[in-house]
Amino acid sequence: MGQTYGVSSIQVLEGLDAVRMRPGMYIGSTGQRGLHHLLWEIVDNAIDEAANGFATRISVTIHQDNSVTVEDDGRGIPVEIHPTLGIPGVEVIFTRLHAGGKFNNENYRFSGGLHGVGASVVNALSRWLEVEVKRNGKLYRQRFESVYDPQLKKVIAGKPVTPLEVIGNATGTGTKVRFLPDDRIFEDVRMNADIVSRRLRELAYLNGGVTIEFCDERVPDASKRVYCYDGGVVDFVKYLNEDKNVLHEDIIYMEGEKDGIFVQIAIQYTDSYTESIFSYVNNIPTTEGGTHETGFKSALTKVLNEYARKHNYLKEKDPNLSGEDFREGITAVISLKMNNVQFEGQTKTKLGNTEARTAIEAIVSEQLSYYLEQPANGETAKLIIEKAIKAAKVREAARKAREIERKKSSLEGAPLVGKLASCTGRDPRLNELFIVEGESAGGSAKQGRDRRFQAILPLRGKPLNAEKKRLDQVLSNEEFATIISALGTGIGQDFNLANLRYHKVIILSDADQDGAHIRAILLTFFFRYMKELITNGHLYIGLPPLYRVTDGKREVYVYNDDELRKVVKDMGKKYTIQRYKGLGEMNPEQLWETTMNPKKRKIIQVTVEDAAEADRLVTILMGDKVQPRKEYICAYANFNKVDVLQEMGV
Ligand code: 28F
Repeated sequence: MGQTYGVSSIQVLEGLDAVRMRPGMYIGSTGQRGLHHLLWEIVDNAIDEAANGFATRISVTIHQDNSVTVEDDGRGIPVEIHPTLGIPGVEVIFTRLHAGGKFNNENYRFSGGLHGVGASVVNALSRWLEVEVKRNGKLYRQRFESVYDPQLKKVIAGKPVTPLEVIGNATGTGTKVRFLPDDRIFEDVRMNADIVSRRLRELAYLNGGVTIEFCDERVPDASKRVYCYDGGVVDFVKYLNEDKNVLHEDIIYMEGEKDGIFVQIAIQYTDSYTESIFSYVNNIPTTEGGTHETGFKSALTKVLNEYARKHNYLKEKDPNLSGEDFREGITAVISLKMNNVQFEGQTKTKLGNTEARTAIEAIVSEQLSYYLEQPANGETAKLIIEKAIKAAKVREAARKAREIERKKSSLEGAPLVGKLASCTGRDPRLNELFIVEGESAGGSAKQGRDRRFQAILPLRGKPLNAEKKRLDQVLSNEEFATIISALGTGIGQDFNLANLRYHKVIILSDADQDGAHIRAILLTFFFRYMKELITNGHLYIGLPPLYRVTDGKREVYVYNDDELRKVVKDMGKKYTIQRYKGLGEMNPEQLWETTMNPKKRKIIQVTVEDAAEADRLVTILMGDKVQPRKEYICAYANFNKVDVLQEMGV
């Protein structure tokens, strides 16, 4: 291994107990995200073995008891005795923090685990963990447990309860890890199959040719899902665009290596008006962008402008087209593999390395101009340039429209935010804006709110579907214009988060189909034209109660069906249930108490965790291809959900 640890640092390194003391330091939280981090850590280690060419098949299984198995057919974790620690490599990996030396040794060219805290943290936060290694024709196994020690009055984290022992012979090589997340650490140890399968699919796209299998044994006749995409990021773009109208069939693919940075990029344009760029570094989504996206955007703009001039799409006197014009309708996946990654930003998902910008600029400049100059690609080049020229015209029109709007509103003095009931407080960090569906609910909200820091913006009917409309049409729609001027940030290229007047923007819509539709349209709008509002954590969804249960003395507000069953059970015999069809059924006092009072309300922060999936869902829901939308709504909407009241025979 090369590293030699002094005695003192061994003490530090063995601090698995420290992991249990402050798990949030290592996995962020002990909620659902933290729970899944355990799985990502082990999967990343298997993916690293594959990304470095030693494994081709990875399988993930969630068992009935909520334990999880990950297996790969790589070289198998080294079983030899560690020169200074005197224990097998396997035991080092699972009992020493940041062991495995993946961070700076030549065995691993790239490591997704860079976000990773090491497999030892998974061990420390599990009830038990078993590892099996096939290597040197033998099958080795070791078991670890986090057990309570009555003498010490504390849990010993991840203690080896067996030595690494040979339990048989083996053909082939590989590593298998099975662990049970510790319910003394995590509120809920049940992994979410949708979250797992989406991430495994994404990893298969980002590591073309690797087969990743997933099976959830908690589901009767659990079907095994297999993800394998030989086309890698090219297949990823195909998947992202499958419900869109593409401008050109062939996908533009570029790959190269510069200064030790390996780059893969796939691009395909559609008739959509917004840009969808998804970037990754060592398989980690960089939702806040960074130097790689900056390099990509500047090279794309430079190369396309040069091409447009050279082929007389642009006259000598014409100004250059803007980056935004060239990115309208683009779907692109950018995947980097590199060492010594610096993550920045609010959620550490922004790439900071400047060498990434120069590497991407060089590769895109060289390979994109080469691609466009190929006669066979002349048609594709033409479509891309012409779409950008049209976009520039519309942008110019929108700018003029905005000018007129500004003059008009400043002349008339009647600001666009006529319907906004603003708050008296002037500190954006404390202020909240409720976007409320329906005039009547809006009225109740205005009366029920705390006007010191809560502003209300009632929406009339269903605002315009933003997906298929151009910027200027979106702007002209009064509903959105009202929201835009209320928030104060501007949109698209003009967006400036520093001008945000409300640090919480809370969408309040009914818990029915229309409410879901309104919510999806608003999410589309914010996702497409104010993405930073989401990535900086300012957008929330308010949860009004679904039921009010009372036995004459007590009254309980219930927010979901599981809760209803529990509340009814301990309500005793005589009780009545009022089911809220919409916000408008609550009086101002009830709306305040149940949905607006920061001390009692429930609001969900909208995070663009899986932007790729969000983009697809919105396209399916809002796009103009009817078939996929019908499939999605039938498959996922719970409109035909068994009515829980009937179920309870109320
Ligand atoms: C189910 C999870 O963890 N797979 C892994 C390997 C292979 C090696 C390794 C891992 C490198 C030098 C520290 C084998 N032979 N799947 C996994 N496969 N770790 S984790 O080495 C450990 C680090 O020491 C490996 C030669 N070099 C590396």
